[in-house]
Amino acid sequence: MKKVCLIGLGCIGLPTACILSGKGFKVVGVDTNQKLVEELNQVNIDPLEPGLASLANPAIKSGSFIPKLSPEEADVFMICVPTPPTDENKADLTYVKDAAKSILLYLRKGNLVILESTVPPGTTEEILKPILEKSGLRIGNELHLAYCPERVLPGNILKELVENNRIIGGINAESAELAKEVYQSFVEGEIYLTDATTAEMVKLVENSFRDVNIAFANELSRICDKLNLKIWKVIELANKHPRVNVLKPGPGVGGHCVAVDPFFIVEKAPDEARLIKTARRVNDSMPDYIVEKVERAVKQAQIKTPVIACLGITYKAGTGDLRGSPALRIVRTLREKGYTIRACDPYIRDFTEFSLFSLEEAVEGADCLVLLVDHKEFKEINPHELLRKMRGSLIIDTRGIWLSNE
Ligand code: SAJ
Repeated sequence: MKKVCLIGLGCIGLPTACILSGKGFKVVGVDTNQKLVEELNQVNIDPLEPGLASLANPAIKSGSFIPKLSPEEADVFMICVPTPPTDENKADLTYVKDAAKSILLYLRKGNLVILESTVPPGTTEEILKPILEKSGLRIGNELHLAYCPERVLPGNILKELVENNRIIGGINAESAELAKEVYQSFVEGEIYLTDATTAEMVKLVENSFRDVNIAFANELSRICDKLNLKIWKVIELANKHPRVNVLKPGPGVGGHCVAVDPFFIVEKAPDEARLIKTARRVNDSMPDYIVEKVERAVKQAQIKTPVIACLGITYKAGTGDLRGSPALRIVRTLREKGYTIRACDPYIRDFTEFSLFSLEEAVEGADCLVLLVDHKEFKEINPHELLRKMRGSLIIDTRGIWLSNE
């Protein structure tokens, strides 16, 4: 039985720790967040991710997964810490560096270190390797090192961790092969081996591809608004072509991956990454564009003190995650502008910034309804029923859940 010391019990580290512990690894999970470690040890967690609590709690109870505040000796060290953007949209590698320093004392000959955090190309080679060299072990020979990016979709993490293909970039071929042995224990998809810097770039390319394609859809939606065309019909018909697949426009791109990772390419090649930069700008302009659209609509309808119902505040459907949420940004801006906003979201529990309403309360007597998140609970509603409860008749469906069939 191999022992894994996993650093960072966040949205990737925690499920990975649980899955590894279910595959016969002894897992020590380390996090600097004392409250989280205490809650985990009290078998008292209720993470946002569906299914995670029922996997984590028994693993901790059985002792196969031990949450702790500091690392210990192991065969494999996995680093799954955040790399948030700085104010200049560069990758803040502080947590990666700190994690690497924190394991130095515990590294032994023959160990394997795997980095999973999303990082700019070259980080494993140029930043992680020099830190790990301070252990006195020769990297690639006495200490193996690999980069293996996570690729899972929040809301579907447990399934995708197992089913998705994985890319493993080794600092040398032997490191990649050893990392493959670890992932093979639970990954049912294909595992592709490459070098560390290529694997780092691949991860960023995946999310940039999505961002650029969403930006194309968002730009089209603005063009169609201007030309008085129905965007959803245009996309539906264009997608009938066998080689066209336009993504969905919306109120912008949120979360902590697609809206952030493209900047890590820009950081490394600012002059070349022109399309990637533009896509970020297009997507980032969407919340303000929706605010303008709402303001224009209530003005045209000549409503003096409009009551605006906002459906959804999370960054995307099916999650209670608010990080980088364009919907929340829109609600905040409308509130700051002095509008009476009744926001509701079935996925949000503890929210203190402003009062949230039930769907019925939000809609009752509203002049304008702005659909911001395509939660399934909203999709199931017949918009005509909502209209009956409203005072006015304005509906702005930013996700096309009701208007897409028009
Ligand atoms: N969105 C649209 N239109 C679309 C698709 C998405 O407006 O057609 C918006 C969503 O509403 C959301 C944002 O984009 O605000 C991002 O959502 P998402 O579902 O595209 O992606 P994330 O951020 O939840 O997860 C992504 C995934 N990357 C890709 O699909 C290429 C996931 O596989 C990655 O593992 C994850 O980033 C990550 O951790 O990097």
